[in-house]
Amino acid sequence: MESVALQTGISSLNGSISVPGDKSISHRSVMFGALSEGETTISNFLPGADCLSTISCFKQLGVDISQDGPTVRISGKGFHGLQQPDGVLDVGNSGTTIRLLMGILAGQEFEASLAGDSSIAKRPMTRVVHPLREMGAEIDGKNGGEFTPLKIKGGTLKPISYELPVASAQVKSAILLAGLQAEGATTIVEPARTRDHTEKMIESFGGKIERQGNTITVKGKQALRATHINVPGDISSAAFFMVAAAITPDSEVKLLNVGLNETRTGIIDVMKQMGADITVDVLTTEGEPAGNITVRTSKLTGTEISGDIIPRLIDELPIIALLATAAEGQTVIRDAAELKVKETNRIDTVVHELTKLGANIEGTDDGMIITGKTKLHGGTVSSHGDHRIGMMLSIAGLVAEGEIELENPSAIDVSYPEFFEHLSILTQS
Ligand code: SPQ
Repeated sequence: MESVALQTGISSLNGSISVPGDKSISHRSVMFGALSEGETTISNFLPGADCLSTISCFKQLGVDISQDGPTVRISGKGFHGLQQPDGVLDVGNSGTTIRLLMGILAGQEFEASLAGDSSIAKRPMTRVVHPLREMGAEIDGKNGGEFTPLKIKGGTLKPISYELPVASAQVKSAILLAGLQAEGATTIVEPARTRDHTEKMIESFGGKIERQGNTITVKGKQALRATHINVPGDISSAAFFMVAAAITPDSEVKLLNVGLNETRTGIIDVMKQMGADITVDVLTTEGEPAGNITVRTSKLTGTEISGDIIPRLIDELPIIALLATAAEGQTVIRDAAELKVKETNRIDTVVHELTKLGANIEGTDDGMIITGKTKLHGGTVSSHGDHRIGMMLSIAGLVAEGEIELENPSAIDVSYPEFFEHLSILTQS
């Protein structure tokens, strides 16, 4: 199996980098560009494997898209211009692609098949299948539609009022995308606030959407207009270097133009709560807010992370677990059972891999308990094919003594193809 020797025992991290474009926003900008009328341009698009899967699915649906690194041009087809794909739509490793695409396909007159890699095959699809069936889509798949491969035959949709059983932006977004094609108003109630990039994107493309507390309402049959989307840097990617700077001696790292949407900034709140030396300079508050984040070596203490903050940092919990190994005392993570249905079971993979490096960490039914501070040591670890586990372990290496071999590092290409290059910039300056 492919593996790489990680940099370990680093004496300091310094410098500034621009992390790549936000993955969630990049996916949505392609989808809304395809569904609107006219030519949409995207700058700072994330050319990671997941977002490239979204582009290739829309090409298969007959949309003309040109992509050159972070620059994308889309000739929008409107809601009625998509074509039946020739073969199976391959979503690769991307949960966002498959779940949001199902919301779009639910309103299309043709039949399409969807599948992805072995990780996608284990991820639950019932959460989107149920509400979309309720709206009128015909969906079939493995175990009655619980898992991929899936077949979907869309058509005329009716609006629904739906209380989300789990706090999931993907489920919310799939229903909103179907709701935009239904006759009348669709209402969704979230148990806790999740990332609202779809809502913001609807507004950027000239549509209307309302929110009152945790209730969101969208009217169907709105025409969307092409626009220009400038994607801010991904805070979920910046998180790895934010934690790296906090736990490595003599460090100061500045992350430029990072998205600061408050539905995504739970990591900043938790790092501050743990005592991290972190400064945020806001650059823009229009649409998707963005700014520069500076983090310096910090003296950290353990904390409790639970409740409504969880959806605001769900993808950062693996790197927060590493942060907690460098904090004095106990860190308890609760209410995060959703971690079990990500690219891997992220409770099991984080606990298993960090234990190999000497961390004092225990998995629970809905989170983890980490007791610090521990000095990490060498070993052979694996990403398990999960980009966020691969990056977390690479950052663990910086503060570990001894040699570390990381198996399957290429999983990182899903969301951060330049990760090792950026890490070298910071370790060499
Ligand atoms: O796209 P995918 O594979 O689901 O990606 C992940 C990630 O770690 O990059 C989750 F594994 O992010 C999800 C996130 O956890 C992206 C996302 C979105 O763009 O709407 C929402 C979250 O998932 P969910 O299931 O809570 O809606």
